[in-house]
Amino acid sequence: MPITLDSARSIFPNTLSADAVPALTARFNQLSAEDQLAWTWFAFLEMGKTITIAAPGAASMQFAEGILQQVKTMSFPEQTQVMCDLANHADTPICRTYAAWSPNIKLGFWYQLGQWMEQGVVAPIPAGYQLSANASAVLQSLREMDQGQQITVLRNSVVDMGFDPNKLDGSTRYSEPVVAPTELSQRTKVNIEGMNNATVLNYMNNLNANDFDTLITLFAPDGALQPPFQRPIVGKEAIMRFFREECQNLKLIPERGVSEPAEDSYTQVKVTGKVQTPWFGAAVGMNMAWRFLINPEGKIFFVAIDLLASPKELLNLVR
Ligand code: 45D
Repeated sequence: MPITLDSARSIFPNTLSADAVPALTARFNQLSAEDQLAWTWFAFLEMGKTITIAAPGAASMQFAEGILQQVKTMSFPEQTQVMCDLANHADTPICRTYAAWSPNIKLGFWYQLGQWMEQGVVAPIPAGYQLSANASAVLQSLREMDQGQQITVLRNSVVDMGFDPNKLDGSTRYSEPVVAPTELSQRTKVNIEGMNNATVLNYMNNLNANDFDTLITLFAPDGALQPPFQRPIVGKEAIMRFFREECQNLKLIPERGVSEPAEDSYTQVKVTGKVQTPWFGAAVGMNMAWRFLINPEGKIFFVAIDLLASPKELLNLVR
């Protein structure tokens, strides 16, 4: 059977990903807008006790600046309305602008609102707000997850807010400026126990160096990359855009892996380890797996990135 994108997606089928994340995100999305905002606030306060979130750089926030200033000058009821509109995916100018932002700009926007809510500049969640029984149960489930899963749920809730981006004309997108790749002399090299596939090592090292121009050359023209809980992104152009918009300043810390021959002279590789996001740095290490299918020319035909169900999965390298 020839290798296809579909067959590639099911390599290393017994990799257990964190299904609890999409399940919890679906439950969150059923809550009322008021409950969603209060829920996120409580989740954020609780997490803030153990981990600190990094303020985004000033340059990254230029696109959100206009709307942030607009919100700042509004009355409390108007501010609350804007936040509810975002949770309700309403069709308003602010919700449309929000929809065109990259995930990091959306996160930075809420980070600033959260600061202002704390300072009393933006309408806070009403004192004594009682979460619905449902929302409390969803919050309890969040508490039971590991931190990597918790921050993924929070990220999902922020990314999903605003007007439906599929209803916007796709040409308007705003993301942070792309940083320069790390100087060659400053780069670090990963070391993966049990695996020395050059393509995989180059993938990790170039992503860690924000060297997307070199990174993209590792992919086959029809190659695909499947981020956690998403459909595969297919083709070099789309993958490159994703790297520039969503993959800056990640830290990949692969630990171990296996490489084995697959059909049609392809090679399949599974690597497990940690990933850190610039938002939380070393404070949160997400347990991840990479499942690569590499073509006979040594190019990446497919790579899936999975958030793992538990730390135990870091040791699961069997087919
Ligand atoms: O509603 O190999 C308030 C790829 C209350 C690339 C609030 C990858 C009201 C290839 C608190 C104000 C990218 C796939 C809201 C690897 C309210 C590759 C604010 C993986 C919303 C490895 C809430 C990368 C706030 C990965 C401010 C897995 C919430 C990256 C902020 C994962 C939440 C990154 C933040 C993650 C969450 C980042 C900052 C999960 C950040 C999460």
